[in-house]
Amino acid sequence: MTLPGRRRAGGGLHPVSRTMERIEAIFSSMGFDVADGPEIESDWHSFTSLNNPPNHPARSMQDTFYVDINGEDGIPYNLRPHTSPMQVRYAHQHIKKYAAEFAAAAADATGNVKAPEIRVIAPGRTYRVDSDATHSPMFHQCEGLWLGENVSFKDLKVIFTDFCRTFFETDDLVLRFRPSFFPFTEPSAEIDIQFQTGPLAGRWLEVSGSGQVHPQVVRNMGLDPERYIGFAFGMGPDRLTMLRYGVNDLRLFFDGDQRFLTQFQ
Ligand code: 2U9
Repeated sequence: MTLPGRRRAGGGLHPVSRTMERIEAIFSSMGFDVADGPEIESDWHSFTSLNNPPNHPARSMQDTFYVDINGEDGIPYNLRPHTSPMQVRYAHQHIKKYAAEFAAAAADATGNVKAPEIRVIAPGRTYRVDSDATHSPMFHQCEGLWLGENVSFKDLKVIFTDFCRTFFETDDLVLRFRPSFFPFTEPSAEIDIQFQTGPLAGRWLEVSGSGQVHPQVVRNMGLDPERYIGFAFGMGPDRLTMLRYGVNDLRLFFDGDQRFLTQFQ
């Protein structure tokens, strides 16, 4: 009778889930939709629509996991290597949903009639054949896309600077856009951040890739690249979690070790 009762163990959200929720909340507050979709994808959605040519190394068996089932085009389905296919799917849905608005905008000679912009982030699980202290075969990504009639690199800089300062809760965070290459964006840039205070002060840390959406990708989404323009970015929430909590081995997130996970309650 006098024995104390059994205590119920307190649960908690996984640290990467916390990061994902933070990212979703910040981008939602800036008017972005959050889109979720299939992790097993067709070759067209993962590669062709994103301007990844047939001989691109990303398509090799050493980089991408393939499933033993062929798609309609006779090419095996893959475990999506990025969440970009979801944005292509979202764009198609958006254009279908607002077909009347897009038709009215196309028919208008004054340029005053505009269709609703595409403003979306796609967070979720992604897969690549890669495994060491900083790579896991299953990892997370959050990509973003903003397409409209007058969306520029300036908007990317404003949105991303705001996002990083809110995410890391530091107003004096400095960003650097470094020229890079991705098949689906042109021009492209890596985004590095620099903390001014704290243990990481002064170091440049790569947090995201980004760029202006390639005209061919805009066309593959069903829009006229002469009229619709915008930017995309892609970041790794696992890496953001490592930075935010000072974790130095990515594998700790996916081992399921209670001694590690209970530290985040
Ligand atoms: C569409 C068009 C363009 C998404 C982008 C990156 C740059 C990028 C990496 C970040 C870390 C992958 O997980 S990672 O290794 N991603 O650098 N992603 S631009 O571009 C898109 C997406 C969708 C329709």
